[in-house]
Amino acid sequence: MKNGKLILALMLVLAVLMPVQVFAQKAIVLRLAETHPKGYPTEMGDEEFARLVKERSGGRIVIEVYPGSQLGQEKAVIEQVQFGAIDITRVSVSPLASFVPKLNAFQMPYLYRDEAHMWKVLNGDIGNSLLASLEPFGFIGLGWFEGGARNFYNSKRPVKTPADLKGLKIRVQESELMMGLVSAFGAVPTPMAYGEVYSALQTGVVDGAENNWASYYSTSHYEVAKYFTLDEHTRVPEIIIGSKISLGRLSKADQDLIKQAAADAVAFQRSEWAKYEQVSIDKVKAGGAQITAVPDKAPWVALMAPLYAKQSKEIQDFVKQIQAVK
Ligand code: GTR
Repeated sequence: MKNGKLILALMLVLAVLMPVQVFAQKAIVLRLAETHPKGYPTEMGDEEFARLVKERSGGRIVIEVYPGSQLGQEKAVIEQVQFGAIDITRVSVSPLASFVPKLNAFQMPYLYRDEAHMWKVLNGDIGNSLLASLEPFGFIGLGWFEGGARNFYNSKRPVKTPADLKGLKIRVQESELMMGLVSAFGAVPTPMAYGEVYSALQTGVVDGAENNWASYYSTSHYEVAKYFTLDEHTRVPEIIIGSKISLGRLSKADQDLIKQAAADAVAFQRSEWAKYEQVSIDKVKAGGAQITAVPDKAPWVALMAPLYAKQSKEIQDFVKQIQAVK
């Protein structure tokens, strides 16, 4: 009898402890959505970020990277992150700006002196405060990645001056500001998801698009739109965001670990970016792309004045702060 009671008591203790133990051993799995395919430099940055999180959490937190738009196109993914169905994503700032208007400042044309200026802004107070300002919109800002400079390309003709762009139908990201930018150059903007652009170029639904060297190459757009103009109209950073709903369930220490890992993956991503960009330039040239240089950006910059004037006071002040970073 005495033994029976003891066994019962032991069984009760085990029943109470078991689920806790099982739970404690189970990894926290977070899904990260990435538009680009495996091997693209943002995807490699995601992998490095995931590796650091796993290593530093002793395997407790696992980030699964889903490349190649498996979880959807950027706008839809951002919505899902907002309501917690996807935990993390790496996207361009452009589509995110439709959700967080202040980010429009980062899409303004000819904003930075060069890449170093952009990184000074992203790594400084402005970049950090912007990451922190995403929370009221349902996102936790984790970090920035390199996204190069964006340029126009089309299937119709070489574009040497903005006048050559006139009337061309140009695909843009799902971003109002990008529509305004393309219109200000005299072209006709068509917003469209990234995954649809190749066939839209091929079938003539659009005449051209705009992107960085890396995307121009990796999507094979150069095969169907060979006239590429190095106008470098924008330098839009890539951003990693988490869902406030799902990451909000983690402890502050785990959230900090994830943020730090994202920050520490940047150097790797930037160095992979530089390598991939050079390969892209060589490959598209070998593949028949015709590159037009823009030695004088002044007429391009001048056309953007009305776009700057149209922005809210908040964006205009913000732009001034960005430009003042030395
Ligand atoms: C790329 C960017 C993608 C996506 C794409 C686009 O440069 O890395 O996240 O925004 O541009 O044009 O849709």
